Amino acid sequence: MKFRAIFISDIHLGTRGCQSLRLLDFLREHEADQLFLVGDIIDFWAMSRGIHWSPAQNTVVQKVLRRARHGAAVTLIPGNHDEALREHVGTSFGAIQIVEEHIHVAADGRRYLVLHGDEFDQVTRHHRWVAVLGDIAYNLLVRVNAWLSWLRRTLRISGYWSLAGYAKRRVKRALSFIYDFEDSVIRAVRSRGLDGVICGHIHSAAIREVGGLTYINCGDWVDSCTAIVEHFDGRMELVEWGAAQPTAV
Ligand SMILES: [Mn+2]
Repeated sequence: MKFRAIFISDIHLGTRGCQSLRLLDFLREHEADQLFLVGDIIDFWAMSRGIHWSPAQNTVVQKVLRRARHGAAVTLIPGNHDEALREHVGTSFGAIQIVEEHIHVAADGRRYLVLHGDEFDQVTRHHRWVAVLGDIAYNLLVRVNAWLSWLRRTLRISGYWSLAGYAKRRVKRALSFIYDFEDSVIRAVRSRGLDGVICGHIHSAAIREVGGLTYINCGDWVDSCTAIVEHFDGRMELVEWGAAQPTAV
């Protein structure tokens, strides 16, 4: 199916948790004039501890480059896991533009601030070690989860259930993890006179009206496998590509 724009974030290429096969499957089914990669696309943090780079992850990179070559406008916004790319803001590699943030004017005229959003995460910003520690624990959880899904498949237990997603939801509630991530994002958008925001970072996809503004989060491709698509009339839709159609791994 063809869309006006596709927004994806938090792919975390270079890690074992990256759901590159599902992402390839999603990309096969979803074409767009504009593709936005909203941060944490390549996980340099995790790669400094050990690289997991599969052929499917290579194919993801090739497919994206191919789209750019064939005329899709591809924009990459660095996140905190690929902050090394922030040095290249304002340049492009291949036909991919690298920008810090972007104002996306939707087909209906609504203006969205597109950015990764880690600057609104008080944990990452002020307590980097907490974020790094949480990152290691999270990656461990994703690996345990891969085992569990394998076990569930082997035992033919249907449905998709994610330990990492479950634990993350619990942890988030308990610590109120990103205290007021959404709030501070929305505040920033309001002060700039925009209609909404499209961000990532917290691995929790959403399209929500907050005080007359639209809060959109792309989610991630480690755990939830979600993306945001813009239809040709400007309507934004959240696509879940993980739970609904499990791809053979
Ligand atoms: Mn991030």
